[in-house]
Amino acid sequence: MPLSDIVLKRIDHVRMVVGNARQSAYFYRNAFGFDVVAYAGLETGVRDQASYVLRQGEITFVLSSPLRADYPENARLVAHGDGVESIALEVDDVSAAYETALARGAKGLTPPTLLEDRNGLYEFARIRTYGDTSHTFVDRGRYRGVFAPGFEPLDPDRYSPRTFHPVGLEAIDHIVANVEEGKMGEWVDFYARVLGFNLLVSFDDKDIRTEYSALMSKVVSDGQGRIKFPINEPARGRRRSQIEEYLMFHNGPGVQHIALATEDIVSSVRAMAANDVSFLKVPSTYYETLPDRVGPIDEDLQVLAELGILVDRDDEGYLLQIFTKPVEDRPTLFFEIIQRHGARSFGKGNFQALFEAIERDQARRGTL
Ligand code: TYF
Ligand code: FE
Repeated sequence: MPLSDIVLKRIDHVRMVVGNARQSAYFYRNAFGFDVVAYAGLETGVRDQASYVLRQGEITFVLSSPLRADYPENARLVAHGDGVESIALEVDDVSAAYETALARGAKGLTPPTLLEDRNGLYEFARIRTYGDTSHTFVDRGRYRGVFAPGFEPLDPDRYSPRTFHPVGLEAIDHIVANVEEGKMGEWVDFYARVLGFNLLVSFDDKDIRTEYSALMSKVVSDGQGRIKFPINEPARGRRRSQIEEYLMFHNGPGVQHIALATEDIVSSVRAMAANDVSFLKVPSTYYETLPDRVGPIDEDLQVLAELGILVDRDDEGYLLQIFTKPVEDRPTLFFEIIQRHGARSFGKGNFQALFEAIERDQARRGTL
C-alpha cells in the first residue's frame, strides 16, 4: 500500500486514567468548569471500566477508572498515578494513518478497531508515544452519538447540567511532554518522521536556567500548525530540576501540562480561583518591571497582579498565561491557562519567574 500523508484534523480528546473517575469528573466540572456530557460503565453495559466525557468549548477530556482487579490499566495507576494515557487525534482514515505510522517505525498498541451501535460507526487505532502514553487515531465521521459506542448521554442523577457561570475555556493550545535526559531529540525525530510534524521553536539550557536547575525544550507542530507539542528534557544543574521531579514521581516520561486557551483569561482565572484552583504565584516585583518589558496591553495591570497572570510579548503580539499547581498529590500533571493576543510563542520571557516559582514549591516538597 502506498504511504499517504497522515492528515490530523484536530485533537479529538485527551484520555486520562485516574483512580476514581467519578470524583475526578466532579473536580474538572466544579473547579475547571467542564460539563459532564456522557458516561460509560456498568449501567451502560461496560463491565471493566467507568468513563466520563467532559466538554468545554472544543475541549474534550475522557476520564476512566478500572472497575476490576484484573483490568490491565491498574498497573499504570500504580506506576504513574492519575494522568494522561492518550492524546486522541481525529483523522479521515484510521487504517491508513495506522499503517503509515507503523511503516514509519511507530509501535502499534491497538490495530484499527470498528465499533458500532445504533448511532453509527466509530473507528480507532492506537500507537505508542513517549513512556506509557499513546496517540489514538479516531474517525468519528460516521458516528452521530454523544461520544462513542458504549457511552450514553449524561444521566442527570449522576451529574446535572452546569447552571452556574461558565469558566470560558475554549480549546487546547498545546500539550507538553517530559522525557528523559538526552531523549528530547529522539522524540522530536519521532514526531517529524511518523506524523510529519515540523520543529517550531527550540529552547536550550541557557534560555531555561535558574540558580538551581535547567531544562531544554523543543516544540513540534503538525503541518497545518494547529497541534503543538512542546517536549522537555532535564539539563544539568546544581539541584533536581522540575523535569527530574516529574520523571521521578511519574515513574518515567509523560504529559507534563495541558495548555487551555480562553478569550478572557481574567474572567476564566477569576472563576477558577473562586472554585479553589491553586495557581503558581510570582513575586510582586514581577509586575513592577512588566510595563517596560511588554509595553502597552489591553488588560488592567492591577487585576493581572491580583490574579497572578503572567504576560509576554513577541514579534507578533502578546500573550497572557498562568499555571496551576499539580492537580494530583504526585507533582506531575498541571494545567496552563493561556490567552493569545497575536503572539504564537510560549512565554519565554516568563520562564525565569515561573521556574523559580515552581522551585519554591519543590523546596516545600523536599524534592529540589
Ligand atoms: O509550554 C511551554 O513551553 C510554556 C513554558 O516546565 C513551560 O508553558 C515550559 C516548561 C515547564 C513549564 C512551562
Ligand atoms: Fe505551556
